[in-house]
Amino acid sequence: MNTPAFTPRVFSGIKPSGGLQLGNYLGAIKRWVDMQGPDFETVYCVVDLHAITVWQDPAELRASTHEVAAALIASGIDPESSVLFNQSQVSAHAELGWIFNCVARVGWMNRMTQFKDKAGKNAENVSLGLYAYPSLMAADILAYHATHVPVGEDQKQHVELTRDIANKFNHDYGVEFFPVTEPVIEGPAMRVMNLRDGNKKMSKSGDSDMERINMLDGADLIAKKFKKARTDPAPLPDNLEGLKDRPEARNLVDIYAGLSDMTSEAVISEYAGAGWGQFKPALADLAVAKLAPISDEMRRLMDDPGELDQILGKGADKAEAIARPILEQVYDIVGLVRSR
Ligand code: AQP
Repeated sequence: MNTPAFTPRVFSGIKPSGGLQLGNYLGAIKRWVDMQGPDFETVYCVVDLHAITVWQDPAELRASTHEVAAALIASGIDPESSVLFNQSQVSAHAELGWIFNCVARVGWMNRMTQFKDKAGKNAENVSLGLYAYPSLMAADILAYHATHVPVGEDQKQHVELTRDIANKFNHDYGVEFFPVTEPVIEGPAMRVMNLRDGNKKMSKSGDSDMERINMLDGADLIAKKFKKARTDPAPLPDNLEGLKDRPEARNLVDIYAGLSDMTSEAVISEYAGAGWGQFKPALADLAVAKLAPISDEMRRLMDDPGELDQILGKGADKAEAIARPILEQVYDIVGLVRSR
């Protein structure tokens, strides 16, 4: 359990590894916005060092970094009250990541399902960085002594590994230095699924653009993607139990709930008996109503990358001021000589 000595602090990050999709919005960004306020210090990061665990075209990486920063600000992250920056500008992440490579065990890494999914049959040929990714993610979180990490369901295992690393470090060095971080996974759309296959999660890097809603998609494209989304022929039932073996139908109901701030139960009772010809256009209208103002503002912000760079730079200064003293204490605990 966290000891009261730790300031309640939220950390979370998003990879600039392509255009943002609806799962990133519902599973992460929307909740990051809600967590701003008096209860927590909030630290939000564009995790560009994680993006390069898979090769990225340098120009596209820069553009995606600006897109993620723009999406966060357009969605309501306030760079004055939250710390907003890109990871590579604060070297404490990479430095603590190395220390944690020496704490985490190979057996722990071998259990990470995201690595297995991403590496697939090609595990011998993927980067060493992709394998070590969860250890850098632990460093992202613990460099801020973060107590709470809002993530989608897909990242739960990595936050649990962060807890294991914190516990092992504390145990090995006989200290109570790192907090045992809580994952915050709450709400109806914590695992938004692919529109063409309800058993696979929606991803930025999925094969077909038709399987995801991108935050920058226009109204017509959003309507077309929901219209073509895979479903079954049955109408919506009057309770969630009736969606048990209908993953695609369940996904669309959960997306509606996430976008409208309703529970999935409330959505199903409102649309009980409705066919897809009624539900899909209602879902598309809702998605457009929520996403259009954000994407308009994103485009405006992305037109001025210099302004975004300034915001990220200032945020990096604030992040550095928290993370550097924590890292210096780690060096001291570990016994690394600091003589200049
Ligand atoms: N489908 C999803 N449903 C709910 N939450 C999701 N998140 C991602 N996809 C979904 C949440 O978004 C945050 C940032 O994730 P990320 O971009 O750092 O990494 P990811 O989870 O690997 O996202 P992608 O879109 O699948 O990226 P690629 O395709 O590049 O690997 C996290 O909180 C995540 O839970």
